[in-house]
Amino acid sequence: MKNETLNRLKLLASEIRLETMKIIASKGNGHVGGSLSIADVLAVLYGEVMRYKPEDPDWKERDWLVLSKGHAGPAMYAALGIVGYYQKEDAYHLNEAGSDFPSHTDHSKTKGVDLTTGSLGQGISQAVGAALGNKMQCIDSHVFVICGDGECDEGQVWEAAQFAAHYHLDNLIGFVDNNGRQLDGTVEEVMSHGKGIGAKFDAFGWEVIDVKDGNDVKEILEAIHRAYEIKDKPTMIILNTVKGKGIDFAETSGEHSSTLNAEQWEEVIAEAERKYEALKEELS
Ligand SMILES: Cc1ncc(C[n+]2csc(CCOP(=O)(O)OP(=O)(O)O)c2C)c(N)n1
Repeated sequence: MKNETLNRLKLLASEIRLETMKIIASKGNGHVGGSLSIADVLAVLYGEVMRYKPEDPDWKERDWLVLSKGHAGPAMYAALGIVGYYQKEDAYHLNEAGSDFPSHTDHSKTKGVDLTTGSLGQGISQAVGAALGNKMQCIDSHVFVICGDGECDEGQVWEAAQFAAHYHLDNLIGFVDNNGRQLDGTVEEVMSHGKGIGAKFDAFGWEVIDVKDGNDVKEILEAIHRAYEIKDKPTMIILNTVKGKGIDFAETSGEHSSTLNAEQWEEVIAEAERKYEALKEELS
């Protein structure tokens, strides 16, 4: 793994954070915390791992990305804008009437969004269907799916998990954004996962890879390379992340959804810009 690659991915994650803040600021409120926690995995996927063609979003041989925690749509829009599906500025209309950028990801509206999500549990179920469909058509690609740890309270997640293992879907690689928080409290308080989400996926027949720092691009990339070697079963990568990672107020509060006034948004964007420029300087 080259340092050059890792530095590029770190910088991309920082740019995703900056763009995500601009997108959410365009509405004034939104899912800041859960968008920021996945910026690093999005950077690794769009910056290094996935095969895709922005000029041909439905290219059959592409790798798919299903954002099962669809409320983190702004982070995905940020990544898609940076890699060229549209102009970054196009997404600065979050949830406006007639906008192509709803707060939750929608395949019918946004270029590069493979499946419509937002109702927790349904994204992973659709991802399993996509992986099975691609396998049956002998398409040599992967389906990636990002779930929330709170989302794993949904019974439907486990039905999908059982199905994926039964059909040996080794073209399916999942991530749990294990940030420890959900809408109205910690995952532990609201609905604990007993021996842990990883242990559950293991019991359902998946390969499980634990990533200690799920906001570290190197660890994420290594985990995906390991997952590529797994045959005959799907893999779930548990990313131990921080909700709100990278933006001071969000990291401190760990809140699910944030509403700020115009002046506060300006400060947040200035902070994200400062951090991006400092990293660029440091890595140059
Ligand atoms: C079926 C369903 N029930 C409830 C909600 C409302 N909801 C949106 S996000 C959320 C919490 C999700 O927590 P988690 O998956 O941990 O997301 P993260 O903390 O990573 O943002 C809930 C309950 C929903 N979108 N879908």
